[in-house]
Amino acid sequence: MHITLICADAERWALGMRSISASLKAAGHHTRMIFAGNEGGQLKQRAFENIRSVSEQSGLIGISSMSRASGLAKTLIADLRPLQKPIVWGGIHPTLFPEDCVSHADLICRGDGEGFMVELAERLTSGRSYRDIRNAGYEENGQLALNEIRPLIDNLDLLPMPDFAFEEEYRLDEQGNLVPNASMREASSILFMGSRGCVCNCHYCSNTRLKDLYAGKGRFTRKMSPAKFVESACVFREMFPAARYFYFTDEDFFARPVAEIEKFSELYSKTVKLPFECMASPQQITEKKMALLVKAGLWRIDVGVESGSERVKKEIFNRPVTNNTVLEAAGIINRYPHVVVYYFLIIGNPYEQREDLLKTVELLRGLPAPHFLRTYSLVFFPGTHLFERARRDGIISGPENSGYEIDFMAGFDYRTHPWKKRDLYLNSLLALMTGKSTSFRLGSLPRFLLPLLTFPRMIDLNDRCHAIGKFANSLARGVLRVRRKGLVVVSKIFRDPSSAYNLAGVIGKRALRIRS
Ligand code: B12
Repeated sequence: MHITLICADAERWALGMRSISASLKAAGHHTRMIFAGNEGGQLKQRAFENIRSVSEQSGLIGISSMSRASGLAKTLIADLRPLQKPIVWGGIHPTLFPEDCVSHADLICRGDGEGFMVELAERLTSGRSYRDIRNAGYEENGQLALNEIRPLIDNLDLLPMPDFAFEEEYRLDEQGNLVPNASMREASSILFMGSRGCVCNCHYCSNTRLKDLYAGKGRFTRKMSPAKFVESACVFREMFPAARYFYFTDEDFFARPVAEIEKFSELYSKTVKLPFECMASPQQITEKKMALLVKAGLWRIDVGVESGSERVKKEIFNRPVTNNTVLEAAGIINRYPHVVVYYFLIIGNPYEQREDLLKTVELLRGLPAPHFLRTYSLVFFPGTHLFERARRDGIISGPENSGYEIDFMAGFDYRTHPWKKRDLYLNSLLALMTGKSTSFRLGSLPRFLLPLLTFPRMIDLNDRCHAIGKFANSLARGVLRVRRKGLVVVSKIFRDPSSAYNLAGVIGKRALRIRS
């Protein structure tokens, strides 16, 4: 059968959709992929016409989206409906918020889509009914009907590699024309993950709710074997010859047991020899794991700190990681000055009070320099525990003002939603700390000014009069815009992924040596 898969997110790595395409191909079907998303979420009329004419040739249309692109997914589905082809919508948005999606498509898919899509294609090919497929959801007499969930894919080693064949794969250009996506082969970094699921239970994250969905359906956190992971990385390296590093997007790379990391390190450093970046929770970072991963090629590590308030971490985020644990992890990482470290923080959180924010400032001041800080603006994703809580507490009324449409990496913009205005001054100071920290500064703020800026009377004054808070906020967003553009330019000029940091005099050149 011929199947068109359309990604509404502005993200062309789309490992989920590509995994589905690979499984469909392995089952003898023919797929075509269209990357329709863009940051604005709007498409030209010509784009719709082109997508329609390509989809017309298929017997089944699949749409993939997260929440941010759910508006575009709905518009695309409405435009494709007159073709009278079965349309199925999958991805994290229909998985966790089926009631928002079910009236739009013929079917929605909750959870993993590989087995579901192969079964759906088979049923359609043989002319059988398909509404009873496991993982499916649909609307019947105006009511939401949700089928049973199939067991989780337990052995990730058995899945085919995500489809990066670039055979029938298109993206939209600025005029709305479909153009081959093969230029992606020139990508400067490769995004890949060797696991699914997460061991943490954070209330702002979708994984905790995915665990509920999959209760009784198998192990939620699954990993490829180190051998298969490294073998896949080798294939990726061949496929993307211009790539300078891997970004392993596993939720928590360090959550693997030492023995697995040992095996990975041994195989990876022998065969792949490309620097890599990964994410880690502080409580998983140990001397041994760090040493092994640095040996394998770790050049950048992203550590989820989220808040300096232990109250907020425990009571609001359900992520009870103490500040001592964070500092211990930071101490371990700091022994490798050539490894770039990013600490991730969530700001714009209406549950945080002055005391909580001040504790975060304290923690940031105590983290060994140099380091980098990335601040994310809190979003209540529909279906998450924190979304339900914010709705119960009257902070939001529902998805419409939950902030799911926000690019939460694009800086802290308090104007997007009234609930983001709380403690504007302190949140904006934290936003200004985004970026590089040295012994003299935290991001754009000189360290010596911090006692003055966080002096109780200063905060009182700024809580009454918002001018400084607003100024700090627009300054922080301006700095972020400039930095984002600068990084794009630097990464185009230099082959070494750490060049941007080297230029700033932060780290050595070891990352590149791994390659030679
Ligand atoms: C890796 C990752 C990224 C990567 C790559 C994302 C990608 N598209 O490949 C990067 C770092 C780029 C990224 C970026 C963002 N991410 Co992200 N990311 C993840 C993470 C950790 C894993 C996703 C993944 O690859 N999973 C493995 C694959 C195999 O699973 P999958 O994508 O879910 O796909 C399966 C099913 O969903 C389903 N499916 C998917 N599509 C379809 C289509 C059809 C037709 C069918 C039938 C089934 C189906 O089948 C797939 C295979 O089994 C998740 C956490 C999570 N648990 O999902 C967050 C997550 C998806 N990200 C999230 C967000 C918010 C973002 C950003 C919007 C952040 C931002 N900038 O503001 C951006 C969006 C990027 C963009 N421009 O569109 C949220 C989404 C929440 C939501 N409700 O929307 C998540 C859930 C994390 C969270 N906070 O809870 N992300």
